[in-house]
Amino acid sequence: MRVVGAFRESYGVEPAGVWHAPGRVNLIGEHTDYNDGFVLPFAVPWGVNAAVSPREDGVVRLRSLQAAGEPVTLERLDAAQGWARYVAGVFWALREAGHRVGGADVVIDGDVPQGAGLSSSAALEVAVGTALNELYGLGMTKMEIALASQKAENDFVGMPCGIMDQAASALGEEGQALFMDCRSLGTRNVPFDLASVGLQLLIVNTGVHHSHAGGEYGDRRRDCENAAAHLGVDALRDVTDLADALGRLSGDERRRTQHVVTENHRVEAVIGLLRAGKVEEIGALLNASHLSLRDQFEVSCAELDVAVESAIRGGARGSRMTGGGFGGSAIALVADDRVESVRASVTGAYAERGWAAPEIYPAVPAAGARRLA
Ligand code: GAF
Repeated sequence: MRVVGAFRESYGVEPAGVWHAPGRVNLIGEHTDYNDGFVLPFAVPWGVNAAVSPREDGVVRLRSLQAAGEPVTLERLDAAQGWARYVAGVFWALREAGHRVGGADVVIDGDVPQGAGLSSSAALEVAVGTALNELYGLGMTKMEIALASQKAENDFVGMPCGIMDQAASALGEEGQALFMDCRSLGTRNVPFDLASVGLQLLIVNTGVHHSHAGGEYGDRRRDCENAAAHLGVDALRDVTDLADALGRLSGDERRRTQHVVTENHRVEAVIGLLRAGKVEEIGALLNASHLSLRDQFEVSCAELDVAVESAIRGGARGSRMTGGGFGGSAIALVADDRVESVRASVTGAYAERGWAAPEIYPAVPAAGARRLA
């Protein structure tokens, strides 16, 4: 394994072990996690490998094969910069929670497609968290590792994400989507086998990431919290009478509420169809999710809209943006015999606008975080 060779080269010894955590794609349930709602992501076959050995002196040394240069030595966690903050944040979150976690020598190797919005940061956090849990005998559950990873991202890196990405990375299972109630943190595997019914889930990686994305995410979260406060509920999850709620709200809060409440319904509807073995019928719900994210939640962008519209024109059964938005990827549910026409349609639509061709590849649910060696 490449990461083992790099560890040996960097630190002169073998690592104590190698851990893997995957990125994720979200089938449906977007911007619902921080509203205590429902999500249905799955772990993808790409992720992060972390070769790790513990150190008794508390120092953390880090090297990433995706970043040039020598290992960074962190005598203090808050000295970490850039990608290293995600790793340092996990040490910080575990220590904050009272775990006795010393230092470590770490080498990271990742293959989550760049700019795809497939949660390479969650993969990095969860890979390191899973390694430290085992090396320091912390006895944490997968969900506890996901929560510590989320805390690292929220309170150390400063990105106010929900729990979906880290949970999918930690708990994903091959062939299964992960249904999660983000309030109770209860999860259930939902079989997601497209091959047996002649379908594929294509990821269309727009390759763009609009720079205002960070701030907009926090703004959406605030809109939702303000709307919940106006309605007198703990979270938008608790809205039971949408018509009444919409009548009491206006502007952004009204639009965000409409998205979140209807998106939770769509997740439940998709689960129902999957359980009934009617996966080919979820397309209309994917389309509706996209329109809601575009018009009510306002987190799409031209590249995502064109990907979705051209995928549908090319014969996709359904398509939507996936993840936080403002770039990243769209997904398209496509019958095997339509894959080439969907590719041609999307690539053509991008070419017409003078945009670089998006990468398009199928994804199937892969296993979540685990020890590799
Ligand atoms: C990002 C966040 F990290 C997730 O928690 C989730 O809110 C998602 O955007 C939108 O559904 O990936």
